[in-house]
Formats: sequence, structure tokens, C-alpha cells
Amino acid sequence: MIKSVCGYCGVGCGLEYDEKQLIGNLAYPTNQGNLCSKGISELVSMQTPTRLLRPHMREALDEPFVLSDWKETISLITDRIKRTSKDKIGFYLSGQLLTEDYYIANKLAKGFLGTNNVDTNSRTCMASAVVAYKKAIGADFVPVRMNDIFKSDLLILTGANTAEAHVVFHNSIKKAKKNGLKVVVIDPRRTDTAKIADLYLPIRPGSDIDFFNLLSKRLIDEEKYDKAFVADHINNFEMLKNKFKRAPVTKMLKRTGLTQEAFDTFWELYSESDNIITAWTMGLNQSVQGVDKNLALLNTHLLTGKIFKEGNGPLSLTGQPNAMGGREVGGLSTMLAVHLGFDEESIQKVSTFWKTDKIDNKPGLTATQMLDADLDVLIICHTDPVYHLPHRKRVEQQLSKIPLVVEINAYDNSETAKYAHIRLPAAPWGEKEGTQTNLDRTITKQERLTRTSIDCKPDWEIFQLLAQSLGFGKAFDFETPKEIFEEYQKMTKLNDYMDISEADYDALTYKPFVWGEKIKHFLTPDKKGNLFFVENKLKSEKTSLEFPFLLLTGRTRDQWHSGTKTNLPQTLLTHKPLNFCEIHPHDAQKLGIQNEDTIKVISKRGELITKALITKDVYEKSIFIPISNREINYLTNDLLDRESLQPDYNHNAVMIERISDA
Ligand SMILES: Nc1nc2c(c(=O)[nH]1)N[C@H]1C(S)=C(S)[C@@H](COP(=O)(O)OP(=O)(O)OC[C@H]3O[C@@H](n4cnc5c(=O)[nH]c(N)nc54)[C@H](O)[C@@H]3O)O[C@H]1N2
Ligand SMILES: Nc1nc2c(c(=O)[nH]1)N[C@H]1C(S)=C(S)[C@@H](COP(=O)(O)OP(=O)(O)OC[C@H]3O[C@@H](n4cnc5c(=O)[nH]c(N)nc54)[C@H](O)[C@@H]3O)O[C@H]1N2
Ligand code: SF4
Ligand SMILES: [Mo]
Repeated sequence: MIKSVCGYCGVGCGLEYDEKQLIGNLAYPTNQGNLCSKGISELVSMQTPTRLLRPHMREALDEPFVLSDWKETISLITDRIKRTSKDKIGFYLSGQLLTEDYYIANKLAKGFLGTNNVDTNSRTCMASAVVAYKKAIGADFVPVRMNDIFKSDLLILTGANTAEAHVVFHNSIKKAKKNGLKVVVIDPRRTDTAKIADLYLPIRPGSDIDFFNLLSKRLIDEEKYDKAFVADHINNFEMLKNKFKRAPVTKMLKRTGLTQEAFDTFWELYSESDNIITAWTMGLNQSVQGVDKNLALLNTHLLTGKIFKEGNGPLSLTGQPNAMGGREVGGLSTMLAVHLGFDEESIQKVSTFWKTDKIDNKPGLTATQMLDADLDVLIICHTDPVYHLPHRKRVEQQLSKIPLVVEINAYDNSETAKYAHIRLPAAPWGEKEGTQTNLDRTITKQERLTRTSIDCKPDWEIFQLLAQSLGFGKAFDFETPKEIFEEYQKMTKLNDYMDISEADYDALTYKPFVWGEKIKHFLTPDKKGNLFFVENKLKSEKTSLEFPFLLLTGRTRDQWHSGTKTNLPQTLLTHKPLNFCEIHPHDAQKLGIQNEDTIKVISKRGELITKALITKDVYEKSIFIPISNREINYLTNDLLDRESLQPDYNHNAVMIERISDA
């Protein structure tokens, strides 16, 4: 029996493999034997005919790919990198890479090529939460664990559909409810998550800042905040109190679309609860004011002192399996490594550790900036930016101008493949080993279950090959992921709160290591939490007479993003539908649309064809299309949060045309 961990979502469920089947690991604390359909199907996806098994290359995008080999492709990439100025090279990584993969890519780019243009799809996912956590509590640190819901009285889920996106955690929520946990769900859609709520608040999209400001103001006005905690541990209280004095309360409530009665019911539940956890995901992060939405939420925990205590805290639900581990090693262009920045002292520490003098002192391009930067070489690994970046038509135009695009993928049917010159075959989940950090800081090891396909390589090995070929062999002579992990462990000592030297690599599959468990205080320089006054500036794209509907996008339970691993003909599991557009019955009636009619959805930027699903579960004048529709981002806008540079995927003005009957 081999123990491993699921490679899909941030819950990070423990698994067991007995050469025939995968089952949940009963002894694993996060899932206690449970798995969702994606976890169970990991084995199926290893065996699909759509695996990429050999290196491929072509001279130009209008030519077909021809088979190549590792030697030729790596030497071509090396030649081009040597001829390119470091500012014109970009590494586009993924929250699905293992920590060791990330470590090698980051060390190569930032440490030895001297470019900080290393960023990840986490920019589209967690960047707003990262920036807000740093501002409010001093570090990109999740101060509460999933199992704290069993010690809590109230769980507020906002902009998070755990029933589809964090399935096994959702099962835990249902269990905790039996022990008395109350659940409030705040979402413009009556999702499957909303259906298990004690109180569902159908908020109008984009008004979360108003909602949390109303809550903070009421806490202050009714003196329900924790006075002693605020006095001892919190900055900016008087400022916030004064700002709220002039807050336009009626207008704010109106913007949320909630009735006073609904807000009062929520307030009653909130003020009666001793222990509160607020959890959120893309409904907050993916916004032109994503950081501010996060800060408005964090304010409530700082005011009430419901943080660093069992059963309490702001719980950002990370989406990808190792988005957190990636950030720890330095996967974002705005950080160097081990949560250190680009100040002189940090650069000095990391340079000494890596024995290099190449590190640049300015932050690199983010994933959402790279394509604007006229790059000459772009290496994309374990992610599909053509599918996932907003305003796809623009992305396609920009990408097709880059002279060398290298795609490292384990499957051959990504959207980005259409824009690549070189494609390198990675070993997928099950054919490699390494570590990942789940959404609540648990470091576990993915285990290799079968032999690695002959011409495929684990991602770290591909980056190491490149580093060696570029002449950096001395710093890149790792034989195993264990050696990389152990170097990274030593590196975590450079930042005291991140020290994971006690973790034992070989034991991680059965004895996961949770980092940061001793941190029970703010990580800011003065050890105090920071309140911020933020306002809803209504900066998202607005609907108009021509584009009267607001498009929301999000997940479906059995599909993983673009579906290279889950949308497989041989999958035995019954899929929930993947291609639909939720429309409110009132809107459908006005447009003469019946259920299952074929419709065209059009924005200023592009269009797609899908099927109508008429339901009262979506807010009137809003529609929802899941991201399992690979064309989703032809519609979306490319507005970014000014601090996190995360896109505003959830607020797009669109129109709908009926094409034909069901
Ligand atoms: N099955 C499955 N699970 C996954 C993934 C997957 O592809 N498939 N992906 C993983 C990843 S990478 C991520 S990031 C997570 C995402 O996890 P979630 O964020 O929970 O998933 P989404 O479906 O994007 O849900 C976002 C919710 O926010 C709501 N929303 C939209 N706008 C607003 C708003 O203005 N305010 C509020 N309060 N809510 C709003 C939407 O209606 C939607 O229900 O899922 C992870 N889990
Ligand atoms: N409209 C809209 N757009 C969104 C979002 C949204 O909510 N709405 N969400 C955003 C978010 S939160 C995220 S996280 C992104 C996700 O977007 P992506 O990261 O682009 O989506 P995936 O389909 O997970 O892409 C992973 C890729 O890695 C490949 N792969 C699988 N295993 C391996 C391996 O072992 N090695 C290598 N090298 N490759 C492998 C897969 O075949 C696939 O092509 O989408 C973002 N885009
Ligand atoms: S909940 Fe997430 S980690 Fe657990 S089995 Fe499902 S996809 Fe895998
Ligand atoms: Mo994500």
C-alpha cells in the first residue's frame, strides 16, 4: 500500500494505492478517508491517450509539430536564452507544481539568470489574498486551519462554493453542522453550498466591501468589538471609527441588494457567536478591488480579536494543491524566496545561500503583465494561460508575437499548445514524487506510484537540465527531489517564522508537517494587526443597454479547469454538466429563451456559444458560465486590481442572443 496525496485542490486529501485502486487514507487528518470524484480519478487521467509523451518542436506557429528529443530542444532553448537580455525572458509557472519544481525554476531564474520575471497562475487566483494578509497581519500566512470549524460556532462562506470547489472540506462542514456549527453563505448565486446554509445572503456581485464595512461599523457603533484586544494589538482603530462616522449606510446596504431584515438576521447570528471563521475564495479575490474586499473582511476579525484562537480566524481557501508551497519558495515575481522581498538585506541573505551575485533588486513582471512586455522567450509550465487569462483574443495576439514559447505539459491538448514552438513532456501525478503545501499549511509528499513514462521527466528535472545546459551545473546537481527539499528546508531558516527544518521528507506521506503552528501573533514589524479603511469604488465593468447582463464565472464539481485531466471519455464517474449558462427565469422569459436552447453570449471582447439553463439560483440580470467551457475567457475583461494585479473575472458586461431550440 503506497500513501500519497491528491494533486487537485487545496484541501490536499490523503490517498492510498494498492496497485489496483485509489482510496482515501482513513488516518489522514484532512479527509479521514473521504475523496471526491477528482481524487478518485487521478489514476484514470494518468492513462489517457491525450498524454504528451515526447518532445515536439516547430519553426513557426503555422507549421505542424515534429517529433524531437530532449538534447535538441534543450540546446535550442539554451542558445536562445544566451542571446536574450534577461528582462526579455519570462517563466510562467503554476500553483499545481510541486515545491521542488518551483524551487528549481525560481533558483534558476532569479538566482542565476538574474530575472525576477517568474510568476504563476496563482496571480489569477490568490494574489489579492496574499497582498491583503501581508498588509493586515504582516505575512502571507493563513492563521486558522480547516478542522477549526469543529471548534467554531459560525462559519461565514463568502464568494466560495465549497460544494463544488473544496468538496471534502464541504463534507466536513456538513459534519460540523451536526455538532452545532451555523453556516452563512454570501454569494450572488444560490449555489449547492448556499443550499446547506442556515442563512443564505444573495449579495449583489461586487458589493462585499459594503457588506463587511456595514458589519465593522455596527461592531464599533454597538461597542461589540473587543476593546482590550484592539487597544493592545491593533493599529488604526480611531481612524477607522472616524471614517465610518460619515459612511453612507443606506446606500451601502442598497448596493449589497440585501434587505435590512436580512442584514439584521445576520447581525443577530454574528453577535451571538463566540467563535467565528470567515472563509472566502474567488468571489472576493478575483476583483478589480480584490485586495480591498479582503481587507474589509479581515477588519472584522481584527476588531473582534477572533484570530489566533481555536475556532476563529480569516480562512482564505487556496484553490490549487500547492499554490501555498509555490509562494513559500518564491513563485511570485513580487517576492524573492521564503517570503523575502527585494530589499538589500534579503538579497544579501539569498545570494549568500545560493552562492550567486546575479539577483536583481526590482520585482519582476506578473503573469498578468508578462504578455504586455514584448518578451523574447517565455517558458510556460503546468498551466494554460491561453485558456485562463482574461480577454483571450488579446492574449492570443500577444503570445503569437513571442519568438520562442516553450510549453511544458503532461497532456497534449492545452489551448496554449497552439501558440508554442517547443513542447516538453512532463511526468504527471503518479509518475513522480515531491511535496506540496495545502491550504492550511500542511506539507505532504506526493509519491510515485508507477514508473515514469520513458520520455517524460518530472518538472524539476526539466528546469535542472536547462540550468545545467546554461552552465550552472554546480548549483544544480540534485539527484532526487529529497535533496531539493532538504536544501529548501535549510533556506527556510533565512526567515525565522518559515523554518520547516523539523519536517522529515521520507515520513511526509504518513506524517504530514504543518508549518507555522506556533505562530499566534501578528507578523508585522510592530507585532500589531493593521486595520484599513476601504470603500467600494465601483470600478468593475458596468452593464449597459447594449450589454445588460453581468457574467459570473466559476467551477463545476467534477471538472478541473480546462479539463485535460478530468474531461476524459473513459472516466467512469458521472460528470455534472460542463457546458451551460445559468439564466434567471425572468430574464429568459424576456429574451424568449427556453431551457437548453442554444444561445450566444457576447461581450465587447468576444463571444461563445452555449446552452441555457434556466434557474432561480442565479441573481436576476446576472448569468453564470462555468470555466469548464474552455472559451470562457473570450468574454472576460482584463481589468486588474491595482495592488495584486489579479484579474476581475467575475464582473463582465454581456448580451445574450438566442440561436436555436434545444
Ligand atoms: N471542481 C473543481 N474544484 C476546484 C477547481 C476546479 O477547477 N474544479 N479549482 C480550484 C481553484 S484553482 C480555485 S481558485 C478554487 C476556487 O474556489 P471557489 O472560489 O469556491 O470557486 P468558484 O466556482 O470560482 O466560486 C466563486 C463563487 O463566488 C461567487 N461570486 C462571484 N462574484 C461574487 C461577488 O462579487 N461576491 C461574492 N460574495 N461572491 C461572488 C460565484 O457566484 C461563485 O459561487 O477552486 C479549486 N477547486
Ligand atoms: N474566467 C475565469 N478564468 C479563470 C478563473 C475563473 O474563475 N474564471 N480562475 C483562474 C484561476 S483561480 C486559476 S487557478 C486558473 C487555472 O488555469 P490553468 O492553470 O490554466 O488550468 P489547468 O487546466 O489546471 O492547467 C493546468 C495545465 O497543467 C497540465 N499538467 C497536468 N499535470 C502536469 C504535470 O505534472 N506537469 C506539467 N508540466 N503539466 C501538467 C494540464 O494538462 C493543464 O494543461 O484559471 C484562472 N482563470
Ligand atoms: S477535495 Fe480536493 S484534494 Fe480532496 S479528493 Fe477532491 S480534489 Fe482531491
Ligand atoms: Mo485558482
